[in-house]
Amino acid sequence: MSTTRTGYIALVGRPNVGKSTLMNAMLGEKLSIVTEKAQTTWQRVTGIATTAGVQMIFLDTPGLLVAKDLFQKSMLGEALAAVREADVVLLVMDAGRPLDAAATASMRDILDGSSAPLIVAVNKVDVVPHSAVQDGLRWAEALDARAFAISALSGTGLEELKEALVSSLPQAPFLYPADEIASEPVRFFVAELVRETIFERYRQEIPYSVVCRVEEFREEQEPIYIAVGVFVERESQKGILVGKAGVGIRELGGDSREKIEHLLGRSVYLDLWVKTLDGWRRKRDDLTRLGFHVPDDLR
Ligand SMILES: Nc1nc2c(ncn2[C@@H]2O[C@H](COP(=O)(O)OP(=O)(O)OP(=O)(O)O)[C@@H](O)[C@H]2O)c(=O)[nH]1
Ligand SMILES: [Mg+2]
Repeated sequence: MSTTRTGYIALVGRPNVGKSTLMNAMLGEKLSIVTEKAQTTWQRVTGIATTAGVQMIFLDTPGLLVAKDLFQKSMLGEALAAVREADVVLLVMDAGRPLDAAATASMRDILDGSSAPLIVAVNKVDVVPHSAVQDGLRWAEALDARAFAISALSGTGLEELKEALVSSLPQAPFLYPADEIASEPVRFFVAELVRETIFERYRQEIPYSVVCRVEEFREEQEPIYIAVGVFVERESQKGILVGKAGVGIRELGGDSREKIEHLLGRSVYLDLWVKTLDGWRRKRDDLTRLGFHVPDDLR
């Protein structure tokens, strides 16, 4: 039997509860994008943390929601697939936003898709009253789960949580080289950083209507040349993104470039190409072309 412990830990929970923040904290690196808006994560992001004898492979997932369009179905599908594949399911909840009976029932339903051990992280204890944290812990116990009060932001409780995760992992050889932290290509993270910046700079429907894809990546030149396709759902949204005299797109480009340079550790020339991809959220072909997995049906 292997002397190392290795396994997949699916981070699941409602939108905005802090799943991505928690994964980044566990990795000690910013891998997944994080914003204050719900539905920031759109696809699974794999984050690998290897320490002496242990490889934790985190699967950050989109928040669990009731899917209202084809794109949300794809998001939900990603989360459900991660639950099915996980060796440990780490359910994250926001201690300040308890789940009502109906939401708890649908959560149980989702968790039924896995026989893996369940651990609950009651998050945001840095800002939530003690009594609400206690309610969260009791809620988790009713799910027959081990529960931990944590703050992904400040780091409270993360060591205890990590110990519990490690002891739940199967004894198995490492699946990734010890120095690897991500499995998605760098292009994915570049596009994500542009999307994160859009989430920060725009309100209402724009963040949810814009999808980004790296179209060109020429790293043999200095600065690196990167072209990112920024696809809006409707022609009218182009003007909002580009802004008066192109100020909007210039500022978006500037902020995104800084983040990308930080990620790559090199200077970057960033070209943003805004294009309309009419109603992409509802079109299977477009979603597939953009790299999303659209399930034929959900359970
Ligand atoms: N105060 C506080 N805020 C937190 C904590 N963890 C996360 N947040 C904040 O909560 C917001 C959402 O965090 P995310 O990590 O993006 O949440 P998520 O669950 O990945 O959200 P989706 O990807 O939309 O499903 C951000 O503004 C975070 O800074 C925490 O422990 N304490
Ligand atoms: Mg997220």
